[in-house]
Amino acid sequence: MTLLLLLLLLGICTCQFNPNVACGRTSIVHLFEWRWDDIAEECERYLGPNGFGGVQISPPNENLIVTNPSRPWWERYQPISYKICTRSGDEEQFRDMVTRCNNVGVYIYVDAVINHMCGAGVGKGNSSTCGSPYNADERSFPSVPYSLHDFNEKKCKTGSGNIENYGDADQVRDCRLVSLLDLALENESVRASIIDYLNMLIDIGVAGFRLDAAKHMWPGDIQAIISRLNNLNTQWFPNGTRPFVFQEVIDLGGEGISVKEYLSIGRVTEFKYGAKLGKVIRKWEGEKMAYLKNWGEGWSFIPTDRAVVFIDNHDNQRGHGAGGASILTFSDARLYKMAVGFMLAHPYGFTRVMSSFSWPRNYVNGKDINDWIGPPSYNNGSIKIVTINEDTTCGNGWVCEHRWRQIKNMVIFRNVANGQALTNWWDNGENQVAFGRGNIGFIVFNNDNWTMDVTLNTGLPAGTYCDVISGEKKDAQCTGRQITVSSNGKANFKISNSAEDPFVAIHINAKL
Ligand code: ZXY
Ligand code: CA
Repeated sequence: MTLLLLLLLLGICTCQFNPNVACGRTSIVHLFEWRWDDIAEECERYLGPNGFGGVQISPPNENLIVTNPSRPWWERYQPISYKICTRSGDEEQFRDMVTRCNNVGVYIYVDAVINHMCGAGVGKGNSSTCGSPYNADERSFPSVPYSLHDFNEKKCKTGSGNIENYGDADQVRDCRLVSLLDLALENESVRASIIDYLNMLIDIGVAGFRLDAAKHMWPGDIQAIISRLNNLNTQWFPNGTRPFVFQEVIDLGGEGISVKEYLSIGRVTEFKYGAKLGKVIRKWEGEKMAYLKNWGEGWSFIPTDRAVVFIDNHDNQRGHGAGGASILTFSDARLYKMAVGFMLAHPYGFTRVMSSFSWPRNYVNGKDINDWIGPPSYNNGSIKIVTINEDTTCGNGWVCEHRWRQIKNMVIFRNVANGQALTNWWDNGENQVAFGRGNIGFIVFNNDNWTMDVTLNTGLPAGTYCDVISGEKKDAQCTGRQITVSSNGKANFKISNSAEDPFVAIHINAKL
C-alpha cells in the first residue's frame, strides 16, 4: 500500500511541471552566451560541487549573423535552422557538454526559439552561424525546411504585418514580433520540424526547455507540440520522465494575454517577482521589506508550483523589457545580493540565478544605447573563453554572479532548506525582516538606514553557526561572522546598515 502511494507520488512528480533536477538540488543558473566547452568545465569544477541543479543555455540552433549592429546578443533569437551550430559551439561540443554535465548531476535546459525565424527584412544569403542559406523575402529556410506556407502571412490582420497592439491577443499570436517571421504552429509540417528538433535534444540528454516568446504562441499549439515530445534519456533520468517546460510569458498586467492561459501546460516565468522585489529593495513607491510577509501568491503571483522566478534575466537586465528601471542587476551589486538572497531563502517558486557578461552601460535620455552588445568576443566574432581567477571570480568580461560567495552560499542554503515551510517571520514594520525555514535555516536583512540589534527566535538547534553571507564554514571554522543560537532557539543579530552586505544567513550545515 505504501509502495503504491510512493509510486503514485513519483508518478505525479514526473510531469512537465517537475524541473527534473537531481535530488537535493533546487536552482538552475542561466549561463548566458557561454560556450559549450566552458559550460562543461563549469559543471565539473563548480556547479556540481556547489549544488546547482542545472544550466539554462543560450539557443543552440543556427542563427542569423547580424552585422549591424555588430553581433548583438539578440541575433541568437533569429533562427535560420535547427542545426546545433552557433557561436557557443557545434553539435560535438554540445553533446560533450550534455554528457559531462549530466554525469555530475547538473542538467541542461535549452532556450527553444520556436515562435519565429529571422527578421522579414534581412534579405537572402548564407550569413548564418553554420552557413545555411535563407531567403527571407521568399520565407525560405531550406535547411529546416520551411517555405512560404509555413508562416503566418494571411492570418495577421495588422497593416504592417507586425504586432501593433498588445491588447489584441490575436495579433500578439499571429503577427510578427518586431518583424520576425512568424511560424504557423498549427501547421502539421511546422509542428513536425519543431518536434524533431526538440526530440533530438531530448535524446542527446537535455532535461527541459525554456520556451522563448511563449506569449506569442497559442497555448493549444504549445500543448500539441510538447505532448509529442519524447521522455527523457534513460541513461540519466528515470523511465517515463517528461521534459520540464517553462514558458516565457511576460505578463505584468494590462495586456490582452494572461499567464493564466499557460499554467495548465507547464511552468511559467513570473516576471512580477523581480519587478516587485526590485521596487521593495530599492524602497521605491513607498515599498518596504516588512510588506514581504505574504510574498508569493499573497502578492497575486501565479501558484508557487507553476512559477519560475528570478531577479533579472538576459533581457530586463538591460534596463528595458519587463520591469524597466526597477530591475536589480549585478550593476547594483549590494542590493542585488540582498534580492537574490531573499529569493533563494524564500520557498516560493523554482529559482533561476542569472550569470551575465558585462558591457559598458551608456544611458542617453534614460535608455542604455549599449543594450545590444553581445558577449565578450574576438575580432573574428568567436566568443571569449571564461577564464577563472585565483580568487574564483571570472575574467575576460564574464561577471559570473553565480560564483559570488553570497549567491553561491544561498543556492546551498535553498538546497539544505528544501521542503521546509517559512517560519518565525519577524519584521520591524520597516526594512528589517527575518524568517526561518523550519528548524533548518534562518536569514535576517537590514535594509533600513540604521543599525539593527535584535534578538530573534530562529527555531534552530542551539550552537554556533557560520554566517554564509560574510563567509562560510571551512575546516570546522567560520571564515566570516559567527552567530550563537542559545538553547531556547534565540540568537542576537547585530547588522550595521553600512555593512558590506547588510544581511546574515545561517543553516544547519554551517553549524560548527
Ligand atoms: N531586440 C531589440 C532589437 C531587436 C531585438 C528591440 O528593440 N526589440 C523590441 C522590444 C523587445 O521585444 C522582443 C521581445 O521578445 C523577443 C524579441 C524582441 C523574443 C525573441 C526575439 C526578439 O525583440 O527579438 O525571440 C519581447 C516580447 C514580449 C515582451 C517584451 C519583449 O513583453 O512579449 C530586443 C530583444 C529582446 O530587445 C528579447 C530577445 C529574446 C528574449 C526576450 C527579449 O527571449 O525576452
Ligand atoms: Ca506567433
